[in-house]
Amino acid sequence: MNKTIFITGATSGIGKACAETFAAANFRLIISGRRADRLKKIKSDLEARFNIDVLDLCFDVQDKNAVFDAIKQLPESWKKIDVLINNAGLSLGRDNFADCDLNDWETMIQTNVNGLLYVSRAVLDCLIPNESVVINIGSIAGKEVYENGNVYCASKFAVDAITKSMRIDLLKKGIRVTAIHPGAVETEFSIVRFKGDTTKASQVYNGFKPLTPEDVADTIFYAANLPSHVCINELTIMPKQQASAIYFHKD
Ligand code: NDP
Ligand code: 8X3
Repeated sequence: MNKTIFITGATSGIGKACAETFAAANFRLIISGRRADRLKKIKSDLEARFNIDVLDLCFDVQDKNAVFDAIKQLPESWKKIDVLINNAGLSLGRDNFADCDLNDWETMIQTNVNGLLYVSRAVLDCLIPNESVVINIGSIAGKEVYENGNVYCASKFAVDAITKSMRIDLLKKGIRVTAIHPGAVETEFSIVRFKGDTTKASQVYNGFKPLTPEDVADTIFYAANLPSHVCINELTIMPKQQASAIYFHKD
């Protein structure tokens, strides 16, 4: 049987690009996100283009019961998962600590930290000892704190720590745990961060060539398809014109 991958946040950006990249390599896909209409469309598109099976699971990763129910109700034939990509995540606002909206802080922590924990724990019994790979999408923001990054950075530092601790705790099962930390990738990320302000969002990418979601998906694909004795612990992937969270060489 073909390998199975579970991708959270597959309705857009990096997750959607991963769905396409792994579909092209004949993986069976479990795709999830909150936007059911997008999931259905991606499912039918990928099934038609690549002649593969796609299962769509609509849930909010912040909702613990919804996460566990969705995974418990997977059909038996989908309960062996070779690759889990914990990608669902977001940033809300880029404001000074004193001006931030507390609801934004809570949503980022509930999504980027709690959501990743719930999905990982719920999928754990479906992972295949000595075979499976878990890939957590961190960020350069989980490596370096920058001005007005406060809670988004904290949530991604947590992803870094969770990745390291999962790697230690899953060692006995032979399950590999990898973190991919991208710099700037042009997706819906900034539109979400700036709450629909597309002008502000596009300014983020002015004067340099950002990564595409496909660039990141290619790297994830590489990390997920190494021989089963090889684990990339972590990998930071940046646009050439970005040296750190804040240093850019702009045109
Ligand atoms: P997008 O906004 O394009 O995609 C985010 C995805 O996450 C969507 O599919 C969205 O689906 C899903 N998502 C968000 N909140 C929830 C939720 N509560 N429950 C379920 N799914 C959710 O952004 P990216 O592709 O850029 O982001 C993907 C990951 O990459 C995130 O973790 C982000 O932090 C990280 N990252 C992004 C970088 C960038 O520059 N773009 C750089 C470094 C890291 P839906 O809305 O349908 O629920
Ligand atoms: C997204 C990249 O630099 O905006 O994680 O934090 S950044």
